Amino acid sequence: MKAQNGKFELAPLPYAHDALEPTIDKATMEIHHGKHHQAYVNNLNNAIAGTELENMSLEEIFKNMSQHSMAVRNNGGGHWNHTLFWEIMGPDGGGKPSGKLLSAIENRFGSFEEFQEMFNQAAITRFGSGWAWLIVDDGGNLQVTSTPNQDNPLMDVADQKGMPILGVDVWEHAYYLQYQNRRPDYVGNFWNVINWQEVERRYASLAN
Ligand code: MN3
Repeated sequence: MKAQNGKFELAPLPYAHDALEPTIDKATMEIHHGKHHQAYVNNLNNAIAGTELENMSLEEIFKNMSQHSMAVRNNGGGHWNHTLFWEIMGPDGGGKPSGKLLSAIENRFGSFEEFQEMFNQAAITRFGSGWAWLIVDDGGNLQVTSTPNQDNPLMDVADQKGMPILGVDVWEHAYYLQYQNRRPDYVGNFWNVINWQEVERRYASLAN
């Protein structure tokens, strides 16, 4: 993901704001995409303005994240993470993955249900704000992990590194209007809106 003429832009939501109801309500989606994500984009553009980072992709910046400012880390992560988040959800979501991704999940975690349990635990136990992820590590193996704040597993500061193919935002702004403090309910319902075709597409793009 790269800036055009020094500016990152917020892409439109790939579906209507109410398309994920009843799992995620319209007001949350409007504020989350239009206000929170837009703010990450604006603050990222301000942070990179006039620097060499204007010409680098976020993925390149993340590799040396520890050498850059907290503004770039928080807002660059915020832009990348939310862009993935909107795309891996959809109004026709839910169910299970198929094909190679399902096989890989079953081989790695024992079953799809055991993977769900592990992912739910990562999301529920992330203290404060952050994300839970399904990633493909450098060895091509699936891993479940989580990161604080707007960090992600592409960053050199991450405990466990890899390319995210699925992620859930567990910041309170992602669920508080509808679920208040019930993060486990939000995480449990998140499975109903996962666009597995998109997750499978991302997984296939990493296969060597
Ligand atoms: Mn968010």
